[in-house]
Amino acid sequence: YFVPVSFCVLLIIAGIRSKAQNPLIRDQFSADPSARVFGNRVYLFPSHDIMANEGRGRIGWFCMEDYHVFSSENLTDWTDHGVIVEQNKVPWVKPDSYSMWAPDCIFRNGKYYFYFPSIPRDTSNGRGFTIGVAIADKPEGPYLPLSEPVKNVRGIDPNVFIDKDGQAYLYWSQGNIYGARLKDNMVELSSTPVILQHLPDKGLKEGPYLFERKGIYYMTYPHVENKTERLEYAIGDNPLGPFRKTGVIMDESATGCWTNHHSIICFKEQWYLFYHHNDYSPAFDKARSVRADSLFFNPDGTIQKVNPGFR
Ligand code: FUB
Repeated sequence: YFVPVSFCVLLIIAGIRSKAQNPLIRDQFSADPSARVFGNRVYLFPSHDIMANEGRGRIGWFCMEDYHVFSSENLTDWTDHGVIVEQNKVPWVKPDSYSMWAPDCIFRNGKYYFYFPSIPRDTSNGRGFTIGVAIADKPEGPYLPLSEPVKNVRGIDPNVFIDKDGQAYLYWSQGNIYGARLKDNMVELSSTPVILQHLPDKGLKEGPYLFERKGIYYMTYPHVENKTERLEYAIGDNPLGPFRKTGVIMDESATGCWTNHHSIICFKEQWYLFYHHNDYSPAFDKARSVRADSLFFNPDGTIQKVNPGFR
């Protein structure tokens, strides 16, 4: 009697859990995946790598001019909803700078807020990247970019987290990882940016992604000490830390790229790590492809290492 019942339960669980088919996007390069669950679908907001050439970007370097959004209900069949933001349609972005780097998106009060870094036209506050926002009523857009970037932010790789008490936080990187509270309007800071404490002292840390599970705040980030980024994490009791360096999620060299950049979601009761790999461009690591693999936690809350290709 018990054997068939448990077998049925197993079949039901197996049926509910989705399995990713990697790489996820097969008709274009995609990188820096920010995955979000909106309703019963996963929405994927990646960077869109294209090849630089004479007159388009910097040859041999990252080259991105726009963002697409994709969605799926099973992590296998993906719908491309098309371009949502283009560099030359954002008032504050320097035209033809081809620097629409890693974005993020979040839902709040009936709106979808899409955060993206780029090079500003106005360099009066110094050179380098800053971060802007585009807002939509639906996850697939249309997104309306704001005319100015977020004040007091300099850097790349925006990540947004909304805590259980409703407080929103913006994280970004500029060598170190910075964080600040956001106002309810989601487009202005309500606190002075701080460098997150007790992450590794040495080496570049970028691509922050914060999530909470069972009361533990996980700050996850690619970190490079030598040549290649390793995906690491630190845990803490508060969204702005302090954190404790805790472990490695993915080893360096696992993606064939010097970068790694990721997001972590729970979808239909299974946790997933989204990251990028050199699947379609083994000889040039700035033409990347997005993947997803299952992610598992130990009973003490630590994260098991992910080996690309294992699901
Ligand atoms: O995609 C351009 C940059 O490479 C991102 O902003 C970094 O996180 C790294 O993936």
